[in-house]
Amino acid sequence: MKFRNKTLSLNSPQVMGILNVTPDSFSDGGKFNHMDAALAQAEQMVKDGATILDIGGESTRPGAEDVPEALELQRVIPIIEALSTRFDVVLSIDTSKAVVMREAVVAGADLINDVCALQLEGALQVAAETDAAICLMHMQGQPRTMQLSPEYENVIQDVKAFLQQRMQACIDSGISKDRLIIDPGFGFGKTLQHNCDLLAGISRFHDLRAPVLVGVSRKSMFGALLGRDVNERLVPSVVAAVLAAQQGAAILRVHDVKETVDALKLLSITQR
Ligand code: 7PM
Repeated sequence: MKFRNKTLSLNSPQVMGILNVTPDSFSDGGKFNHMDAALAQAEQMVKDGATILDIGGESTRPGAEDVPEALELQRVIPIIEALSTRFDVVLSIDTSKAVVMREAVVAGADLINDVCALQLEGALQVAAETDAAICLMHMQGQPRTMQLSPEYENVIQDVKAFLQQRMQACIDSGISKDRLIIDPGFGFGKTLQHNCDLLAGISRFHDLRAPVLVGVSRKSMFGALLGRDVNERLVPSVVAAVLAAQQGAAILRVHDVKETVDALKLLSITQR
């Protein structure tokens, strides 16, 4: 798949490392708030085998407050500029704001990762004006309230229908279909049962004919299912990444790059 001037084969699953530059990131506790720390973390993730780095300056955690645009820009733009001169990996901007998308691509971002699937004001148009790849994620409701009472008729069918509709909106705006990646959005307006149904049903998303991205790393579904605190979710996160890859997921979005890359290497020996 092409990511602007970079190409990444999705014939084997790729690892996207999460580089969170927000001070209130739920599992990093703000340790990587500063530029040097972010660059050091990025360097380690690239060494460990990440081929995509996801840079987010907006916390999308359930109940989180909105980050003002100026603050989000101030957090992510210098980091993207620094990363694009230093590393040859695909750089992803995790944002829902049109202005941040545009500035991030100017700074060197190759992929727009939007948990709102380009539904916010101006996002679809700005994305269409860039040549970046786009990840469309499903969310039911708004970050502040999405976990209050998630409801679906059939979670797989409903999420697929939404993603298909957003893919069509992109195509209608002049975005080529080969720029699109889809993501069922684990934890975004889903109960434990919904998340489990989606994890068991990843292979059913392939009829949308787009690479599937899966983000389950350290998520609360493991807390609910296994009673594990966020610091105890490494093993379930890696196992779930393998289960997703086994069903054809193209990109795994993770905190723990080295462990996930090891696990996927093991999976690869059993393929074919
Ligand atoms: C608190 C709770 C903080 C959850 C952060 C999160 C996804 C994403 C996020 C995903 C895509 C996290 C999430 N999750 N983008 N951004 N897919 N495409 O666990 O699943 O990092 S934020």
